[in-house]
Amino acid sequence: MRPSYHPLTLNEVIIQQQSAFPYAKGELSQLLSHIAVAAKVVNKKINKAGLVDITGGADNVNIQGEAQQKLDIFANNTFIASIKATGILGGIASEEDDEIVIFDDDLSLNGKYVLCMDPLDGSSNIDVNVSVGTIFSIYRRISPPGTKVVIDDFLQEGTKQVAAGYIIYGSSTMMVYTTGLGTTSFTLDPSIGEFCLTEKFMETPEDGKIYSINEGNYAKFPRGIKDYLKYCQKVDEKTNRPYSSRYIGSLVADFHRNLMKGGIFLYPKTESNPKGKLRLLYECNPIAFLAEQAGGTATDGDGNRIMEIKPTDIHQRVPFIVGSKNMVRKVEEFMSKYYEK
Ligand code: AHM
Ligand code: MG
Repeated sequence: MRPSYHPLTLNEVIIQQQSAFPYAKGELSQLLSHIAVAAKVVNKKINKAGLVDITGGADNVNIQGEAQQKLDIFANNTFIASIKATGILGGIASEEDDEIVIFDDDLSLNGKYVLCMDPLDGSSNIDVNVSVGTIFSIYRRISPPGTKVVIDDFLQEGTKQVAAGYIIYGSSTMMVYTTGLGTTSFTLDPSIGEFCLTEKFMETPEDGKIYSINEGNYAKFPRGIKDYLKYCQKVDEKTNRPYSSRYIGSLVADFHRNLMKGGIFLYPKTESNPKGKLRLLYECNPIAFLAEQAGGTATDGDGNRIMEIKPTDIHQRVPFIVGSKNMVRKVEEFMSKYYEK
C-alpha cells in the first residue's frame, strides 16, 4: 500500500453526519464550517498575542461590569462577521454584547437559526499564556422567517439546541462539537490549515479522579459543596480517593481535561452570588449538551438539569456542576441533605 496522509477533515465529517438527516439542506453544516474558519482567524491572532499590541484590557466594560480584553473584541467581531456572511442566522446573542445582534439583510431575515456565543472565554488568561476558548450554541428560531429575530428566539431551554461546541486554543487547537449525534473532536493541523478528526464519538468516564473548583471561595460555598470537597479529599483506597484538584480558571480547558480523563467541574452558588458566575446561554447550556452527548451530565446542584432550565434573560447566570455522571450524582446527594434551595 502507498504511504499516504489523508486525515478526515471537519467538512468531510459534517457531510457524513448530514446524511443522517435526509431532509437537511446543509445549512447547519455550512454554519459549522464558517465557525471553524473564524476560529482559525482567532487562533492565529491568539498565537501572536505576545508579539503584537493585543494583550491587556481595552477601554470598554461589558454588561457584567468586566473589563473587555482587546482579544475579546477581536474574537467577537470576527465570529459575528464570519457567521453573518452565511445568511443562515437571524441573529446572535454574545456574552460581549449587551443586546442581541439582529441581522436584517434579506438573506438573514429568512435565516432559520440563531446563535449564542462566548467568543473568548477565560480571556483574562491570555496575558499569561493559558488556554482559552470559544463556546457556541445554535437554536432553531421560533419567530416566523422573513421577520427580524426576537429575544424569545434566544430564550429557549438547552434541550432545544440543535448544535453546540467549543474551540480550545491550547497547546494544540481543537474544535469539539455535537449536533446530537455524539460529541466529536477535531485538532487543527496548522500545516494544512484544517481541523482533522480526532475522536468521532467521545466518551467521558462515568467516574473520575479530578475535581475542579475555585477553592478560594470555600468559606462562601453551601454546606453540601463543602462536604463534597471533604469527601474528595478523604483518603479511601477503595474509592480511589483522595481525588486530584485541578483548576485552570478557564472553563473550556478545565472541562476539556475532565471530559477526556473523567472528573467534575463546579462553579456553585455562594452567599454573595446565589446564581453562581457562569452564563446559562453562552457557557452552561453548550457545555452541558456536549457533556451529555459524551455520557456525562450537568446540573445546578439543586437537582435541576441545566438543559431544562427556562432562560429569562440572555445574560442569566446559573450555578454549574458538570462532568462524570457518578461524580455529579454524588454532589447532588450531598446538596440534597441540606435543602438549600
Ligand atoms: P469570562 O467569560 O469572563 O472569561 O469568565 C468565565 C471564566 C470561566 O472560563 C472560568 O471557569 C471562570 O470564569 C473562572 O472564574 P474564577 O476566576 O472566579 O474562578
Ligand atoms: Mg465566559
